Amino acid sequence: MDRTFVMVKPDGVQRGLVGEIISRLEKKGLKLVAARFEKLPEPRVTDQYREHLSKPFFPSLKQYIMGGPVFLMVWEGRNAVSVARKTIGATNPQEAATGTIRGDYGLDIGRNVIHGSDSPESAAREIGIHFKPIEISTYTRIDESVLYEY
Ligand code: D4T
Repeated sequence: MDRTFVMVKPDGVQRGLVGEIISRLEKKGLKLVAARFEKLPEPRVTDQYREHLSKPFFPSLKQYIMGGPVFLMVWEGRNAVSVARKTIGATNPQEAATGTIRGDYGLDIGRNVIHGSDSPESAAREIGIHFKPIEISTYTRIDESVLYEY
């Protein structure tokens, strides 16, 4: 099983989308193994978005992400990274397909509701930024035997 890191951004929290987002990922079959609601400190935002530090949009991205509480999660499942990315949709909500989270709930690339890791390597790095190993639970979902063929 693979793990991915997902974060409901401050606009998603303020718009009351946390429950809907959890529900979509749960119904897809992914398993929630860690979660925390908090306002992110600057060092973790910088670490999270380190590949964007030199981009022109970074200062406003940082201000936006630190502008309110976020909901951090770790989800587990087969190919969890790509499954979550497809559920989330394209970075720009204007281009995200209807039926995806960004396609259904966003309008602006600078307010795109949610983040999901873009590779297993990024997922491991991002989970490590935000969670200690002890905060990640191990359990069996009661429907696991019917979610997967093998
Ligand atoms: P995140 O990382 O937030 O899930 O977004 P993506 O993985 O889908 O997209 P990204 O890394 O290219 O962008 C990170 C973050 O920066 C914001 N952004 C991006 C922005 O405000 N303006 C821009 O022009 C771009 C490219 C949105 C997501």
